[in-house]
Amino acid sequence: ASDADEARRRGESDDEHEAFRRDLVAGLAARPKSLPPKWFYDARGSDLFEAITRLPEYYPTRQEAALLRRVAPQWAGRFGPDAVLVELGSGASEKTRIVLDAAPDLAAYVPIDISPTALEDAAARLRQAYPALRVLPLVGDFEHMGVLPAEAGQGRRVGFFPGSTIGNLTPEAAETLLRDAREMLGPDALFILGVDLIKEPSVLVPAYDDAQGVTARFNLNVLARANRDLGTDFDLDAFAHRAVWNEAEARMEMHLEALRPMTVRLGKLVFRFAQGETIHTESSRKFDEARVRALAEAAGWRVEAFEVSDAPRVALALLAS
Ligand code: AVJ
Repeated sequence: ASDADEARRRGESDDEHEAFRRDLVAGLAARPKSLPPKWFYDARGSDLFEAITRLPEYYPTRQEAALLRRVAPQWAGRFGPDAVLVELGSGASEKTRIVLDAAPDLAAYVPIDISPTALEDAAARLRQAYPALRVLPLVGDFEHMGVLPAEAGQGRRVGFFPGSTIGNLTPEAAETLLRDAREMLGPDALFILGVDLIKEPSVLVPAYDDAQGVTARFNLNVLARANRDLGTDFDLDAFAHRAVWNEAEARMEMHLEALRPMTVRLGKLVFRFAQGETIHTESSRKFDEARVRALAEAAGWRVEAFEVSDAPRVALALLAS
């Protein structure tokens, strides 16, 4: 069977398969080598990420959920009738329930995610738990936002982008995303944005390099996915997971470091690695209130509220258009 047939069998579109190939070829040809983090999230990667959120060292998910429980009732009071909750990069939609419970008269929930499997599983679970809620999933890349389904109705749109996923984007891409979201959501929109805050490396680094090695498996999974989906011949034992705090850029970085000199093949293409050379697989930017305000305002939003959790501290901002 062709690559495209294989991709279809896995429920992946030809477009997605081609986009992964393009990103991999461009990323391995670049110096330093890099790969966009969105390719982590195949079915196995999404499962590994769920496991990360339960690790003792990975505080962001727990801290944000606790903070959301505290602020959601008050913020939901501003949604108004027939509001539509639009979640970007929804994944397993676990935090969504906190907002849904605080806003029982939402007209619809539109989860947008790149992983069709994660999206369908989450939609099925939510329909069961909230039978009165219209769940209208949208498979998509939040960097190329589409049009909201008409069935969502005309109520106020509330964007929801938790989990500090915005931290994976470059400053320019983050601003573009917030501007595109403002356009997609329409007039009088609200937007709930979750960010991780700058803190000591002694807390940050273990969150991205846990004792059980789950984050290492998550990082290496992107090479396993390339071998399986694209036919590369990465030797997974020859790469090591690295997590680094980049102080100047205020970001955690994940890399995959080649432990020996080697070549990796993709069809007729050959990519060379020096020993110690890395593929930069993720940046996770950390913020403070001033940085969030500057970013939101540059994209045309007003910051209506900025709430901070207990330590290890994360923040939620409520934006209004
Ligand atoms: C889901 C992108 C927010 O950057 O903290 C977790 C992904 N990477 N451990 C993050 C991730 C390594 C996570 N985001």
